[in-house]
Amino acid sequence: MTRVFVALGANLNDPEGQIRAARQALAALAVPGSLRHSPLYRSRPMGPTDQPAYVNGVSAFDTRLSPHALLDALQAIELAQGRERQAERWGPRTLDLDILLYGERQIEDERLTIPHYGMKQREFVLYPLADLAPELVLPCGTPLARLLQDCPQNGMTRLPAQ
Ligand code: 5RY
Ligand code: CA
Ligand code: CA
Ligand code: CA
Repeated sequence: MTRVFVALGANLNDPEGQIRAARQALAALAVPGSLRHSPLYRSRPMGPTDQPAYVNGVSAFDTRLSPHALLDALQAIELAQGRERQAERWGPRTLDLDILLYGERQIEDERLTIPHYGMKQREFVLYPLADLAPELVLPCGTPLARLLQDCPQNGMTRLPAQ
């Protein structure tokens, strides 16, 4: 059994509803009783900026799935929620699910990079991650709290709890 952290993002077709539906779908991948969710945030688009604001959050759970089985399951949830092949790199999407951390493992292959590439610089990952696990230390030895010191909130706002 391994503790994993998954980033959720959406900016099309009722983004907040997409995230809430995806959170429910994650329950099927989690050891019962282990699933936790961060508050949700509205964040400015990074990468291409000519797209709607994102809703972002992070969920944490224990799983018995291997990293690649977890990736397959997350991609199946993305497809079930209407994700389409993108015309533009980093364009808008109904749902994006990324594995941030898989226990202490560091993985680099054709399909997976764990810890997630870019997570150390993205406010919409670091803040919700810290809501769930403020004392977290990354596999590279860097405390999450140190990354947050160098990561302005960049206009990101917390959505009302629901
Ligand atoms: C940068 C480039 C591409 C950051 C940079 C991407 C999301 C990135 C997003 C999301 C928000 C993307 C990947 N420098 N912006 N942009 N939330 N995904 N706010 O989930 F993230 S495309
Ligand atoms: Ca564009
Ligand atoms: Ca992403
Ligand atoms: Ca992704």
